[in-house]
Amino acid sequence: MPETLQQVIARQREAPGVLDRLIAGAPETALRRPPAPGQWSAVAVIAHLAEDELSSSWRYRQMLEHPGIALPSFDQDEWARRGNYPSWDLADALDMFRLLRQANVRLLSGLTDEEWDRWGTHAERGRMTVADLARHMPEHDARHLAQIERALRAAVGGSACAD
Ligand code: NI
Repeated sequence: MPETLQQVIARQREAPGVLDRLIAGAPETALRRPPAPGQWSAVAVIAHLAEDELSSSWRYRQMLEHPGIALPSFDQDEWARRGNYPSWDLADALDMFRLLRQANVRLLSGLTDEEWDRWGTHAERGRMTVADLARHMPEHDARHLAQIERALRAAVGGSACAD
């Protein structure tokens, strides 16, 4: 059975706390170590979560205001390069993700059934409603939380080998 929109909102609300618990106690060096050359460190993934939430913030509001609007795609690697993700302060990245997510949860919590069905045309995914995007975000969170877990495991494993 698909999750209700209330369950989706709850998962979105919980994500910043889940992220905090996942990285709690991890040393800064491990959080900054890419698991392999060219891959994102945990800090870079968290910067991506924050900036991706920026894109979602805009998309929800555009669909609500201008139903049917075109939603251009963006190149996450270009954003990472322009945003210099490895240089981010960890607390800033966590704050940005949490605050933008909070604002979006507040927005989503007040929508009517008709507003959930407003939509835009995503460059790659085609017709996408506000509800579709809201449902997509917890999956996106989960994918990147797993990526952070893998990066930390690799970083810790790496330092164990060096001992
Ligand atoms: Ni992503």
